[in-house]
Amino acid sequence: MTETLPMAGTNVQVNLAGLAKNDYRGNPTTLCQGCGHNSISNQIVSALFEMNIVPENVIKFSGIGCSSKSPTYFMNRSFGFNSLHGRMPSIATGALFGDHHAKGLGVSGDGDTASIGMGQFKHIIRRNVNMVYIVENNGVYGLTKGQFSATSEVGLSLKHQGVNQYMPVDICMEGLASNATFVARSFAGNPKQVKELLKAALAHNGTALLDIISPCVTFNNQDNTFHSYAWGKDHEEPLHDITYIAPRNEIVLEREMDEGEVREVGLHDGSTVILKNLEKGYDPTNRFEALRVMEEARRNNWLITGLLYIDPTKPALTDTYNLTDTPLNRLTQADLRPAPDKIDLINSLMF
Ligand SMILES: Cc1ncc(C[n+]2csc(CCOP(=O)(O)OP(=O)(O)O)c2C)c(N)n1
Ligand code: SF4
Ligand SMILES: [Mg+2]
Repeated sequence: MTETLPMAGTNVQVNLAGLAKNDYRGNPTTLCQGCGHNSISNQIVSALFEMNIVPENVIKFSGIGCSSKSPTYFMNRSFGFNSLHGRMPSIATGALFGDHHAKGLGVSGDGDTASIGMGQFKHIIRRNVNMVYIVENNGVYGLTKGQFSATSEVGLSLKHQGVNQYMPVDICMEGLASNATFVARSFAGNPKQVKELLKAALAHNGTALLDIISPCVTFNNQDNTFHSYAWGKDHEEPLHDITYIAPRNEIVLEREMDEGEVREVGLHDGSTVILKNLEKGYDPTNRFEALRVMEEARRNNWLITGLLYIDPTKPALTDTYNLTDTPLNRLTQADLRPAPDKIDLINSLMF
């Protein structure tokens, strides 16, 4: 539940950071009406507001695409870098080394990540850079007017394109194969789940990969295609009902749930994710199980959603370096210049 208070002398509700929901918004969207990406931006605004995140502590990243335009439509007060096509991971890695106290929030597309950006994607995942990595996956290049992407299904028939004959890339499987520490799949048509997964992803220390099926209503939304609203609504198989509980909040939901069906996962900041399994017990800390359910879903054409895998114990990239507490981008010349005797010592060792 969100904790809010009325702002003095007004009816506006503010969160524990003293900010109103409007403080988390961005510019009005220029994307098509009904685009899944707009729905995800709305959930990003809600998740950040409800988590009391200070916008100035967040850096937004993206590549190129309709999806990659989205950071303009939320968190105007944050820092941001709209980078080159497929190059979000290297820009984000550098920036988050520059300020290792900042949280990264990246929005990419299926083309940006799984086509041109695949190499960079695999490396940011294995390095476990501390950021949320959202792929707004519509199975098509929306911005360039409807070409097949690497996640388009075999047999997809698109106007001006013909029939796709290539096997698709599964972004979650690619993430897991690269040793991701957080892998989730969701559907823009299920905003509640998107929001709770976003909160868990924001609390995760490391790269949190969120593959969100986000229909392109202009180029790939036929009822029988795998990235459409209709197909998603008919074929979604959520693994669990997911609820994010902030560190300071008492866990009250557990008592309402059937014991055997509830699984709790503790995150490094003291928050908890509660998963109420809808079918057989699913353990998201078991990598083998995650691969098994993804393969089962692939064979049966199910849109499996939820937290597929999490390992909250692995360090994030910058935890593994002996960094100063002051972020590197705030160190002055005086901080960085070695004392004369140290320079002499180094020179004597080298020459
Ligand atoms: C180096 C380079 N190659 C190609 C392009 C053209 N281009 C722009 S966006 C895009 C595809 C975007 O697709 P996706 O990431 O799926 O985003 P969507 O628009 O579907 O949200 C392409 C090929 C480019 N901008 N830069
Ligand atoms: S072209 Fe597709 S992906 Fe791009 S804004 Fe329109 S609906 Fe969204
Ligand atoms: Mg796309």
